[in-house]
Amino acid sequence: LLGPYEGLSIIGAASALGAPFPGNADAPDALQRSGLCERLTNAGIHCVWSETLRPLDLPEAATDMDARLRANAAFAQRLSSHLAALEAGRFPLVLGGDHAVAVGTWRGIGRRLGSAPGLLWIDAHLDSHTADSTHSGNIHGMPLAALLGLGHSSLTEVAGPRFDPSRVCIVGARAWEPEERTRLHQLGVRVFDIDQIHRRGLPTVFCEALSIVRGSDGQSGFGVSIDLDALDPAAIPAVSCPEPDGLDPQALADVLLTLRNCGDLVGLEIVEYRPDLDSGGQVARWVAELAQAALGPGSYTLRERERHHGAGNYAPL
Ligand code: Z70
Ligand code: MN
Ligand code: MN
Ligand code: MN
Repeated sequence: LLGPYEGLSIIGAASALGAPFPGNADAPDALQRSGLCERLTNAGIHCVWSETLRPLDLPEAATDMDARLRANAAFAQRLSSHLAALEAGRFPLVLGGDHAVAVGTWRGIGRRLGSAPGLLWIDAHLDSHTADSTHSGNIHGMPLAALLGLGHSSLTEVAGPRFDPSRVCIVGARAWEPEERTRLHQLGVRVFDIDQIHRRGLPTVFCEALSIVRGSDGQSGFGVSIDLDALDPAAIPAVSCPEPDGLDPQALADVLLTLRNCGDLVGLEIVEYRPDLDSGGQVARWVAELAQAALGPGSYTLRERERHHGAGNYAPL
């Protein structure tokens, strides 16, 4: 199930069950209305909108942690099953929703592959709380810990493999609580924070991060999860938890171009968009820019199989 893939399948994950505001739930529909799929198709990317999953039960007592954990886990479980069943030959682009949907995205992609891929987590935050360490109580602060097997059993038991901390890294971090930073340090997850990016430059850091998540064999695949709050809120204000001093969106798009040459990229996720804060549609356009930078046109990842085999000039790694 490594590339090249025959085309792109977009999966909307319309949940805001993990976030402090409801706006993330409308993101997939707003992105679809903004013409994302048409735009990618015009850019030469074979693209279909596969499905948009919506939470079945919106818990009224959103104050009860157990109820919220269960609701988020139930949604992630459905998303995991959808991804596990995705047709071979289709490359998944998951559009959140808040970042708690990532538990379903990546466990499901792991099921599809038969093992956990590496994972590049681009985020202002670490998302590595557990239900016991969280300060805010928001589940979107927990998905990375859950993927690594830590936290409340409802989240850690979402179907799919556990992720390997030595093949996970975070890029763009600048806001965290001490418990999650300590947890990641103990696990050995590499964190490239914004100070390091300012010092060394994003291209250098991105290249090092890729070498970690891709591993040494180039055969087990890697995924990329983009939390839009990694970007500078001056350019990308339409997110749930903006943090000052973020990445320049064009600079991120520029390094994402590297992904076009990766035959072992197994999925892309873009989360935390808030259409209610994006009346001009400028952030929606950036979502399309980022997807297009990563996936084509002319990418190895989405190259048509026949053209690839006919040309014979490309090999995964
Ligand atoms: C904070 C918390 C967070 C995403 C914000 C923020 C977490 N550490 N995660 N946006 N995706 O609430 O736990
Ligand atoms: Mn996040
Ligand atoms: Mn974040
Ligand atoms: Mn706090």
